[in-house]
Amino acid sequence: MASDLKSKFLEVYEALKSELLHDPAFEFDDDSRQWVEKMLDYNVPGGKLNRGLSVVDSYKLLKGGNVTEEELFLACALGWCIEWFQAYFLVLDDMMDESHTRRGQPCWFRLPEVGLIAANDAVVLRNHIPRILKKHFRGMPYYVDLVDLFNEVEFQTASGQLIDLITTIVGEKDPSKYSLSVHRRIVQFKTAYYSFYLPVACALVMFGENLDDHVQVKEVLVEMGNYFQVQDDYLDCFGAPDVIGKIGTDIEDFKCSWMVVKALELANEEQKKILHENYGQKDLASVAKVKELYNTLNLQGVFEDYENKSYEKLIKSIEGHPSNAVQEVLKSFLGKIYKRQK
Ligand code: GPP
Ligand code: MG
Ligand code: MG
Ligand code: MG
Repeated sequence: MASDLKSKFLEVYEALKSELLHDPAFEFDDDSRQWVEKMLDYNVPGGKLNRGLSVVDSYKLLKGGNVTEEELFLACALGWCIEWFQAYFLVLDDMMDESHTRRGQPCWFRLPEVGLIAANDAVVLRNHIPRILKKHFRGMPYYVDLVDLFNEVEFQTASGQLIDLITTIVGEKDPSKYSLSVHRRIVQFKTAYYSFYLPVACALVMFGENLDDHVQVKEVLVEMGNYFQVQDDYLDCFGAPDVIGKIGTDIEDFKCSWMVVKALELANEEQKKILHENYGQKDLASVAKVKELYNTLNLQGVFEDYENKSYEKLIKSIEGHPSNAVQEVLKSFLGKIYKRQK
């Protein structure tokens, strides 16, 4: 059943790609068409597809079963708009974070023939979204709301990314400026809105709901996004690169990661000195010292504890929601990420 949905979802990818490659507004020559096709196949469909599939899942749950073929196609198309959004962010994020691999292959900008062309490819990816929306949703009463939703969420994400990046350069390279509240602010904006709120918001809009009536749903999803990024920060350090498909860079990049925030909370003066001297250094020996300290402080255990508590808290807030269908939507999304290894 789940794999049926995934194959349907992937079929829709092929259809959308083909439309974009035959865009009436631009006549591709063979080279440019091949470039775009390769760029899309490399960056758009190769992830877990949680965000995109959640739109379809959520829409089905809201509808209570009776989804027409046309509605299924539209929910998939909206899901793909989020996957395109994600591809756009990741191409740029990997350049900014100087990452090496993503989804088990070199980051797009690392390919010798791509390099800084990746920046323009990201712009192309972003511009595909309104083209998909225009082609398939222009006649819908909620068209403007969809376009506005993507714009708002893009602004939030870029603002979060801004704080993520500038906190690493402002002032002295002193990790003690990092705290849980700085972390929360970054994560809410750079990850939670586009990864958690957006998929459910898309489904609600398509179902005819007014998003202003769903403030509580938004709060739970932002909380889920926070939990998801804590997992991402943990996996950056302790995940297996061949499972998560990427090699961590947070320590080298001096990121305000949940790991360093927790380490600072638990460290004594001597251990803080180790962090101060080694956090944000690019050499392997410094990175190893930071990881050793994380082990000494038992951050793996601290994380497990956090994970269990977050899950319980999230389930409690979800169960406080008056609508059963909405509860199902939120529980289904949480189930996709709880105790994830990748
Ligand atoms: C994830 O942070 C955040 C993003 C992908 C948002 C990027 C936003 C832009 C406007 C470019 P991360 O760097 O921890 O993700 P990862 O670990 O996957 O590199
Ligand atoms: Mg990154
Ligand atoms: Mg980043
Ligand atoms: Mg990360």
